[in-house]
Amino acid sequence: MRTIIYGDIHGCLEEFVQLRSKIGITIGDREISVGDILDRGPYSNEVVRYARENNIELILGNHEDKYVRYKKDNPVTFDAEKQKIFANLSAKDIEYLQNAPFFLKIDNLTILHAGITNKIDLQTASSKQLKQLIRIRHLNKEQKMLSLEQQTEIHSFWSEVYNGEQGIIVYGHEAFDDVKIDNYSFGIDTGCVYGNKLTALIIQDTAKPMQNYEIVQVNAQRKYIKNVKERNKCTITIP
Ligand SMILES: [Mn+2]
Repeated sequence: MRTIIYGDIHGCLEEFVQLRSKIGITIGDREISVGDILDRGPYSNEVVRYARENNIELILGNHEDKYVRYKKDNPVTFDAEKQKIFANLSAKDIEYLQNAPFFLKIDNLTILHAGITNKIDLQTASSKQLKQLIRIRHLNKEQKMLSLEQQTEIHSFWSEVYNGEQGIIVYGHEAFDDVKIDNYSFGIDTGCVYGNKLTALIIQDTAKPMQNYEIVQVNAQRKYIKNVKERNKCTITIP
C-alpha cells in the first residue's frame, strides 16, 4: 500500500486533479493532505468538496483552522472573499475541516502542517503546543518559536535543527522552490498557488520513509497570487 502526501493545494483544483491522475491513484492508496487546501487560489470550495469525496485525509492547516474558528464564533476577521468561501461550505465540508487533526503518525512517518520543536512530544503535547504545529517556521537557539517580526534574532528553520525523535516529518506551510529534504523531514509545499508546482510525496514503507520514496509534481497552470515574500515586501514594516 502506498502512502501519498500532498503539499499545500490552496484552491488549485485543476493541478490537484492532474497530479492524482499522473500518480495513477488506485484503490488501496492512502492519500493525505498536509493542510491549507483552501484560500488564495481559484477553487477553494471545489477543492474541499473534491478532497472530502475522494477520502483524502486532511491534516489541519492554519487556513482550515481559521474557518473552524470562524464557525465557532472565535474572533477571526474575514474579508469578503473568505466570507464567500465560508458561506459556500456545506455542513459536510465544515465537518471535514473540523475533523482535521493537528498531526497524523503512521509508524515512523509523521504528517503535520508547519513544523515542530525538539521540545514537543506529540504523545503528551499541550493544546498550546498543538497550535504551534500549524505555524512554526523559525526557532531561536532555545528552540522557541519566532514570529515573523522576531526573525532578526539568530534563528534556524525548524527542520534544520530537528532531532528526529517524533518520526520522519512531512510538512507544508513554507513554500520552497523545490522539495526541502533534511535529515528527518520533507517540506513539500512547492508554491503551486504562486505559479510554481504542486508536489506529492509517495512513501512505500511507513516504517522507513526515508529509504524508499518518490516525488511526483505538476506545474501550476498560472501564477494565481504573488508569494508571501513578495507581498511582505510591500506591506510589512519592521519596527
Ligand atoms: Mn500554512
